[in-house]
Amino acid sequence: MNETTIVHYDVVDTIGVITIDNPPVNALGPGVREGIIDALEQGNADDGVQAFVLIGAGRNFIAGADIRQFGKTRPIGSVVSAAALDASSKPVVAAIHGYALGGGLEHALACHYRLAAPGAKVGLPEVTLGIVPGGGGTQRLTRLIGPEAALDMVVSGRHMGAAEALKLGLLDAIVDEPDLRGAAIRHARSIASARPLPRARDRQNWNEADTAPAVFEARRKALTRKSRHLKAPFKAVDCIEAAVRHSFDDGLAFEQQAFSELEQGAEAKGLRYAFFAEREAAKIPGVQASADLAPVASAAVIGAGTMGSGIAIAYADAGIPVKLLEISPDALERGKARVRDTYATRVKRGSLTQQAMDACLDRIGFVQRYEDIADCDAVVEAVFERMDVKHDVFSKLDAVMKPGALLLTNSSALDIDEIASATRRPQDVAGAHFFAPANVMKLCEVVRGNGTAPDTLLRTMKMGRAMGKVCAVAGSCDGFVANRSRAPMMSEMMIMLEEGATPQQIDRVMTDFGYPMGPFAVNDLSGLDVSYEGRKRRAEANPDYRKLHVPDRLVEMGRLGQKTGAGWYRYEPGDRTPHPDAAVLGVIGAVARELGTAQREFTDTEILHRVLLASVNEACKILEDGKAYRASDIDVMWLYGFGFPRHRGGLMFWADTVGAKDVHAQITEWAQRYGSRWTPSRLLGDIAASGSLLRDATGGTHQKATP
Ligand code: T1G
Repeated sequence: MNETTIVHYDVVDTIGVITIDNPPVNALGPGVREGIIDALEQGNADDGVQAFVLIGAGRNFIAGADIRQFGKTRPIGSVVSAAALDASSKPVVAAIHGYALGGGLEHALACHYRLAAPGAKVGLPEVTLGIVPGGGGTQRLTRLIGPEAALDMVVSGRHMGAAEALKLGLLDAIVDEPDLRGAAIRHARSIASARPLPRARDRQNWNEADTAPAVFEARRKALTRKSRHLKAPFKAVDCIEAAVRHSFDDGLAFEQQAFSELEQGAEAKGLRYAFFAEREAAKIPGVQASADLAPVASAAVIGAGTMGSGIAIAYADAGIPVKLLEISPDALERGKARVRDTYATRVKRGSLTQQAMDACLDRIGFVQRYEDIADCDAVVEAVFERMDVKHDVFSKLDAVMKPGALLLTNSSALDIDEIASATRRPQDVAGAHFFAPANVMKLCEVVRGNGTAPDTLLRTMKMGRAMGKVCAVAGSCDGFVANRSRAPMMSEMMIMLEEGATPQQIDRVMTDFGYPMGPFAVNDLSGLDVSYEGRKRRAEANPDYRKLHVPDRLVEMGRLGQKTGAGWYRYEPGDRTPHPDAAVLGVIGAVARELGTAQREFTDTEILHRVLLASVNEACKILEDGKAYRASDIDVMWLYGFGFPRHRGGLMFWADTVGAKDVHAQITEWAQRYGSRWTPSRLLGDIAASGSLLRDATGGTHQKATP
């Protein structure tokens, strides 16, 4: 028996069973590929062994290469161990449960047979990490299931369920019995003498029409719309085209070259960072997440407005029964209609079946009494953003909710401790700040008050994950972390208009940077009036508050955005296409003249840096204040809350590529030119010389998420 800590090999009734045991996900870390090769050599030299089974211990088959090893001197690649499977003189049966992803699926593809449990999921998600498969996946998969299906799978990077994989011919059978290992051993014995060995590399599952150049050109054209900033998806198309144009070995060489070109590129580094940053955000420094955190199996939402209805839908979509409480009968009816319309639209668009809609609607109850929600595990308040209203709601919740229930507020800025003071259980109170539309946006900002217990934060984040959200913790301050860090970007871009920049120029710079939509076009979508009242309140409260004259003027003119047919742009009836509007340039010119501000040209780089560095500076102040655990948490919020281009890693990751020293110098120069709003943060000053912006709240450099 060949026992290593991460690859076990034992012979069961003439079948060599190779078990990968590399927690937590059986990544192909150092020693795993070598262990597989050793086991194959041992079994192929053993006359007592007729065939092999390759299986994973724990919850997964193999989750792919160890992403932490990228960019470092790695041991042998998947291409070598996959080749060893291919070349085995005795058949190898892959027995897949949980996930077989990336190099994991590549190993399965190099086996001669593939069985899977019903709930197994397979995929080649490498493009989501800015690379292409590097273990022969594009070549074997294309030969096995054909170029069209392979293009769909590899270019999207999506996970595929076992049933679909079976239908495509990627799997040989689904084993619907508890003992997958035993079934695989029996199968291995049944095919042990079958020859020739069926190898994916020997297949050619396509006809002339499937491989026409137009097939690949059409895929490239489709990519230019939403992936024009990326390289990996286009390289994936090239690799699959190489599979139908060249021999297996030449196609393999092509894939290896593509992988090497991408692995060290900025896109791969940014996407790797984002992958780990998202997982780090789920952790609370110094707090070990206990496995037995009480789950949220039932929920309530207070307030049937847009946000409340969206949150209720998010719960129902996640399979969590939810009661939507609304005191006003009219508002409750509007809430019901909003929920029904949202689901009906999804069914109409084909993104939801009628049956699934009915199941979700069955999970949403509509109530008007607090007593009706007393036994829920969690309640999210989504009422009017005023402290007296919050106090009224939380005192009622405190009176009726069962002990240990999560008492959560969807407030976007109000002080959590002040809200918690209306209860006798501040330890159970936290913010669960969803982003509109709550049933669509993935970010949930979990806000900790001074009295919030760590378990409350962990349970709220676990609840958020169960709702399909990506969660990150924020400290309680005005705007918390996401909106507080983004506010300077919004004000700086409005101020640049006074100096001569135009909305369309700034939008173009930001979409060229990778945003799906420019910030002014987004503002037209959300409505210019949304932030107008807040600006007026701040101006009345703070005489030094820097007014934003241009947006104020447009709101006062009734130009609220798409909903009024004009805002920053002009819109034709029934058409959301933004058209530059001379009237807006007229307002900008008038404001500039009133302010006596000289108009000038802007370079794209100055626009990009003025817009983003204003927020980088604020993010450093947030870290200084201890309102975020890590810089990478702020990045996660920007990725999932504001559509920051994922291949750039996040706001702070991007700033780190600019360099803390240059960032600090530029902000210092703008502080001299524009005044106190650009005063550099102390933390930025401290690290300007040699440090990295990717720090955690303790001031340490936050290594885990950096690739
Ligand atoms: N490498 C290293 N660590 C990984 C990892 C990986 N591939 N996958 C997960 N982890 C860590 C993760 O950081 C976390 O760590 C813990 O495992 C649990 O992860 C040659 C080159 C498999 C669907 O892209 O999609 O193969 O925070 O919270 O929710 O062509 O993990 O506990 O310290 O996500 O159950 C291709 C990436 C690699 C799969 C499970 N493979 N992983 O989800 O757990 S490239 C992937 C996932 C490649 C080949 C190429 C998910 C999951 P910590 P988790 P989960």
